[in-house]
Amino acid sequence: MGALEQVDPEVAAMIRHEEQRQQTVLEMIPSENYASAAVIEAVGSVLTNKYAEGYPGARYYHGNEFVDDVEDIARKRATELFGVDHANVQPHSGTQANMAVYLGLIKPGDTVMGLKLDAGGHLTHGSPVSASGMLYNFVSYGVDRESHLVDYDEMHALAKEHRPKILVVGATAYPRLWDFKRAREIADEVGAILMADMAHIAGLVAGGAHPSPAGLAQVMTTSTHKTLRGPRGGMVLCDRDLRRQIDRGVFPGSQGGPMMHVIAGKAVMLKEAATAEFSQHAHQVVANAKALAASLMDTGMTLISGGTDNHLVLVDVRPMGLNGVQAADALEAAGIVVNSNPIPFDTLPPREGGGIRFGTPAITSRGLVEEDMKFVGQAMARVLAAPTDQGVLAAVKREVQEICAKHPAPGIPA
Ligand code: DSN
Repeated sequence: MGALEQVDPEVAAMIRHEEQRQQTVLEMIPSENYASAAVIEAVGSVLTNKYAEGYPGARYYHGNEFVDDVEDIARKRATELFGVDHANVQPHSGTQANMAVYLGLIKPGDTVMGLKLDAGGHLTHGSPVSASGMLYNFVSYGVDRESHLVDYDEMHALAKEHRPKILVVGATAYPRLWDFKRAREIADEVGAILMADMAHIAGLVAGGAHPSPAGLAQVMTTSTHKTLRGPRGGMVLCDRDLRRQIDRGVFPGSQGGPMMHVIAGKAVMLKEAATAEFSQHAHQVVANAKALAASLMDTGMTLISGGTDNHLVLVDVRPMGLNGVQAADALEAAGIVVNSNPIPFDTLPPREGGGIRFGTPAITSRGLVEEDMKFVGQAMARVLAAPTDQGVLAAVKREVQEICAKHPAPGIPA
């Protein structure tokens, strides 16, 4: 019996149930993944005991000889993997990373530009309910009504009109590639810093399966647990001349003691993400997403932007007489976990959402390939055509459990 089981059997049972859930469903929320056993071991280590406010070699506590090594190797691996000058690996999340950049580089009231929430942007790209929107004067650009591609002409016009200090590119629900070069040209024209929030695509960028913003964006932020398959957390990567401001924005600007156990997990993830095996995985994630998109379109579904270039797919479920929550509920009942999501020019309130968002990172981590995407697409279509038919839901769930049993999820104890 393990220590947790002995001390707190209730929490131990909850964790076992979650392990079983993750093992027996098709986890298709595009921001979720399976961290490796090595990452989870590092995060569960005694590094959780250590306070280390500050940075390696300049801490406010003593006893840092080993945690300094951990943070140094994480920073080195991050700069090498992404080809950047400087990495700050302390942000507790992608949100913290974004807020630290704003805090470090600009002043409250300054103008920033980001993608609209219903076009796929993130809360920290200026939503009025996020501190980003409360503290800074955000101006939002959107996507084209027909193609659903980012409208760079609108971005350009708004940038000239509002002259932002920071131009944020990147999204949480955008299935297409970004034109980082065009964005940098726009930023340069108005004297803005280009910030790429690559939280969703960082693993694809690391694996060479998506163009990198490095060399174009002066600042890049990411969470570390999505396509990167690391522990829950964030990072900021930046040009040399911004490193002091960025570091100050993280600590002491917006965080206290770094989570050294999580930084150890980030270091392990960064080692894993630099391998040929990870690069092959990243390419498979994209190949699977394209195959899944094709399978869904064969069933007549309406995909936002008509397909995907990355790891995620957005489906407009309104033509099926559903809202996003109804669709996601039905799929979950059949063992397929997605999330409801607003879609561009949505006609439904955000709490319902006109779409569902899902992707292939986690199911690719468990070994599914293109041929399996035909089954996944058809299974989703069967559920969405009969979302309240308990017979259909139960039949699909049985098939999902069979495919899950054939492809065990990594990092979960047997
Ligand atoms: N919550 C994340 C996502 O699901 O995309 C963004 O932070």
